[in-house]
Amino acid sequence: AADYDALAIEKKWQAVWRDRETNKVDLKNGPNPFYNLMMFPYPSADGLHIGNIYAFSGADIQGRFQRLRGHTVFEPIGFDAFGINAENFAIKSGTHPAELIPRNIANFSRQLSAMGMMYDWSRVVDTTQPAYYRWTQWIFVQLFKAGLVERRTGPVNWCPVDKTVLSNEQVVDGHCERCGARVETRNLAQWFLRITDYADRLLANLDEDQLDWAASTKMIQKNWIGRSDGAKITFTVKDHDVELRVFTTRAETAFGASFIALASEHPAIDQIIAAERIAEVAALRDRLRRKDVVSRRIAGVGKDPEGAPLGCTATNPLTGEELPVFVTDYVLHETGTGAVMGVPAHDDRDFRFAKMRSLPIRPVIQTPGNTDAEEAYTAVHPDDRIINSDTFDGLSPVEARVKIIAHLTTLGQGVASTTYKLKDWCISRQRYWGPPIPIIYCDTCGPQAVPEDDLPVELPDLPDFEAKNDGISPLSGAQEFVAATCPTCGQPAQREVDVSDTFLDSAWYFLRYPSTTDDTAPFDPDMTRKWLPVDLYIGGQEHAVLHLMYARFVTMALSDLGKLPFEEPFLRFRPHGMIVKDGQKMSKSKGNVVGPDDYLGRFGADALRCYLMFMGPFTEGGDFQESGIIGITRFLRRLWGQVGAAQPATISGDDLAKLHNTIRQVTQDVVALRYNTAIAALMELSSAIRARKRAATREEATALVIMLAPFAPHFAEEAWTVLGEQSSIFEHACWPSYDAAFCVNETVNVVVQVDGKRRGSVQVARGAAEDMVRTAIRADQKLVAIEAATAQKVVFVPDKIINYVTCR
Ligand code: ANZ
Ligand code: ZN
Repeated sequence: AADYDALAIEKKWQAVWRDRETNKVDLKNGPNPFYNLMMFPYPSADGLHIGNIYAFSGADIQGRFQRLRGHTVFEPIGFDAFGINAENFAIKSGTHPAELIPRNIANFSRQLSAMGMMYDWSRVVDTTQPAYYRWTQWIFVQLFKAGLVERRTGPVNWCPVDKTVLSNEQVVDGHCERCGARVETRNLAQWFLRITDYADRLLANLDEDQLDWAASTKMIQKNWIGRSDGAKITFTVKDHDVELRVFTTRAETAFGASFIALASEHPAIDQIIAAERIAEVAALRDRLRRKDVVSRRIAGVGKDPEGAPLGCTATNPLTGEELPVFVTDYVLHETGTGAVMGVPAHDDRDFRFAKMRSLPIRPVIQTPGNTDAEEAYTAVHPDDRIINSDTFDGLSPVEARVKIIAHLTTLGQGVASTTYKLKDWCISRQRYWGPPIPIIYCDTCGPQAVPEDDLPVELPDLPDFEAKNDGISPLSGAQEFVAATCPTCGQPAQREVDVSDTFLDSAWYFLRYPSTTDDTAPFDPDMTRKWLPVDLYIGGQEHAVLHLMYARFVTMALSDLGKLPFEEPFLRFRPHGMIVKDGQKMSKSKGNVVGPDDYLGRFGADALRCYLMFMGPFTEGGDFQESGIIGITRFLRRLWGQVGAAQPATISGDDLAKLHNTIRQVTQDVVALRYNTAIAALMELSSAIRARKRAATREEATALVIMLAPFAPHFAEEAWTVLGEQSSIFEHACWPSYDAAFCVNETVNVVVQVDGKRRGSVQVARGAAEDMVRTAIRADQKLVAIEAATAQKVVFVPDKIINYVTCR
């Protein structure tokens, strides 16, 4: 065979795949479906960087592998092309997003094709196309009709210079990421999706075996949902007809309460405040309003809490005691009830606040040996006992909690209650580049959903699209757009001028892929039943909460509305690792962001793919160093030679065992996304063939080529024809199977050492575990004494060394 010419081979095969539509699968009739999904990219840059390429390559390898294993693999791609990121990129480049984004998409597509991805390019989803966002709006309308959408005033980050709302991610250290101005909190009327109605189910499904997700991702979701079981306790304000309801997870400490703390937005403040306190409290509330949402959330962490008294008291229902009421910075309006009972002896922030204000600090939990009055006792000890709490003294805190809640319930002053950290999802954006929220405001009928037949509400072409006026969307300037007729009463009305959050676009795109050609429904029932839920989803861990939570919520809600036959969209999820460049995080500010084009031009897609996967475990990432690609190229060249020289000889003995062991290892590794060790096993087999100085047999060469095919698809296609097979390998080849009976045939010698000195060796099956090796040592007359003596520790390197350490 000719020399290995990566660039020529890759060009040839990409053309063949395109012309023969190799990657287009028969969605209707294809047997054994496997939906291989990867998180679609934001085209908010002019090209992909190597981190994106890494993620897509790893996902593509799984897709190609599953195809070789006999699945009909659906591997679609799309573009999450609406949103603030894309819009800001357009603003920065001085080009209208409607012109810029398609250009970016074209370049992303070119790069992905050049990487040899197995995408079905006939089913691309672009969230900015009316044919797509018509259905994004349709989903909103379904949720609206089901009562899962609510208009509410909510706190948002507000940049006073840019005059726009910012996401939490756009606030850096309390300042606007774009202009550096101090960010404030503003309350705006917005549309919220009631994801909190689903908090319990979103949580419960995580625990069940039905979701094969990375444990780390489940944990992040769990914490984000943040369920706390506790109680609401009512404190009545003296001389006012006002009840303050506090939320606590520590009802057992209620006898230790010495003040009540309210969030600065608490609605009761104006009713109960004493006249002489108004000025001070107003100043504090104003100061807090000037802070961004993120800093508010961490108030009192590491620094002293701030607060102001309201000049009134509220009665503790258990003791009859009058407790002073304060506004403080560390009580959050959106959490619990926005009111807290301060228990200084057992809560850090309450303790510091009480110290500053000279409020009583009365312990109600006694723990053995704790005499420290200089900080709150917050730990939990099994011997903790309740004190200073009347008839509850002597109980354990957990017993007391239950009994105190029961007692308060009989008094009508409390109730068991569960709260969540999860917040309803605010989807309103006062920006341009998104799908208009399909609502019409009528003076008579109130907000009305746009009738389904009138969808999509198309985003008008606005040359002057940048957000300007105080929190008012750019679309408000498009008079023709704003003017509408009320769908209910026919009177003149106005359209909603906010667009929806990009996360709504991405909350359902995977449902659309199998049905992109359907313009009568968002997702065809038959296609959906056949292809969904997704078999494997690969993406960034940074999406563990927002995107992955929203997609689960939308799926669950649609399932409840009878639109989907399942409630969880992704059966298996794995986050990919991150890659660094020469040991450093890649970032625009460091100027070390690399794209794929240069490497593609010099080494080709196959070498780049293999190198990226060889750097480290796919779920952990690795360090990208150019020198590494060269080593991979050398391996591919050597393998090319071995395939060309393959002989139709039969294979037996250790060669057979080695082959079957390799097949076993590669298969298991690829299933588990351990691509680096899979490649290492292929390299090892190739080296073993070279070392024995006999040409590869056809059987070995064929197996090597098929197993390499997911990693280096172009190489494999060409090598497959060199072997005289019918192209394409992805249509005709079958992943090799291994026979466990052959595998055990292969043996290795494990060296036995004592304190690093060689004492002999034992022959065991390759891959034998430590206890099997030690059994072999015990069975060896010369070595059995080593096993009998007590070693401090045993160091075991599989297939190589076992070392008994006897000295310290
Ligand atoms: C009395 C108490 C005594 C509390 C004690 C803690 C320790 P987790 O478990 O994280 O959910 N809390 C309630 N609502 C709040 C709000 N809106 N802003 C700030 N803090 C709030 O936290 C629950 C605890 O956080 C609650 O229990 C309450 O303080 C506080 F020794 O009540 B605790
Ligand atoms: Zn009306």
